[in-house]
Amino acid sequence: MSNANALSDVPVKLYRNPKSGHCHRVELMLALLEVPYETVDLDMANGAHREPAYLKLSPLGQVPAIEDNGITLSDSNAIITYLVERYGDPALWIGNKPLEKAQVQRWLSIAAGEIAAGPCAARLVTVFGAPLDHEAAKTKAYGLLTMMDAHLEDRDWLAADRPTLADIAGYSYIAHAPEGGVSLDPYPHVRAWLVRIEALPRFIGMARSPVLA
Ligand SMILES: N[C@@H](CCC(=O)N[C@@H](CS)C(=O)NCC(=O)O)C(=O)O
Repeated sequence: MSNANALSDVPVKLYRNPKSGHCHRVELMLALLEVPYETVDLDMANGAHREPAYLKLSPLGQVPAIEDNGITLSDSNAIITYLVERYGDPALWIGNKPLEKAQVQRWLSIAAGEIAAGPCAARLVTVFGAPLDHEAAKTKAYGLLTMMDAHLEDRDWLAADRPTLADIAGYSYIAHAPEGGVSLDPYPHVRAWLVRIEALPRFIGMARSPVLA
């Protein structure tokens, strides 16, 4: 008999930066699925993510990465997919109909594409001092938010009639967009969607980060 959904004997180990939305995405999924986990905060300012031992876990030298009962995995969207397949109900979180699964995948691509290049990049400038084009990132963020607000006008969730990986992957950087100088004020449907995610049982947030002067 399959034991695929049994919880680990040992907690999942999450390597993270507590200010990273990519890491929060994984932590939120762990919390919603009630998977026991522990966090390891990497000293990224001093290059801990480029140490040879860490590169074995995350070959691109990025957070997040996880260790779980002998397996290692990097990339936030890959990790949340793994967690749902391993510990959750994939039919709920990913779907089991071709179009629904494809819609979830579409939003995972948007999270890795437009969300990373828009609200995430804008926040990298203001919170971490990254040498990126802030105005270009804000323009991308506002374009994305305009699309999302229209999309959410007549639906509660991004990809299905219930929360899916699409919503989890999208949440963190949209919720924290104001830290990047991107206002959510003009987007009432996006703000209502954020509130719905925050009302999910066992939701955990990410601490607000101070912005650089
Ligand atoms: N595609 C990756 C992107 C993760 C990512 O960009 N992580 C950033 C922190 S938010 C990082 O580790 N940057 C360090 C570097 O690239 O040197 C994912 O989804 O996990």
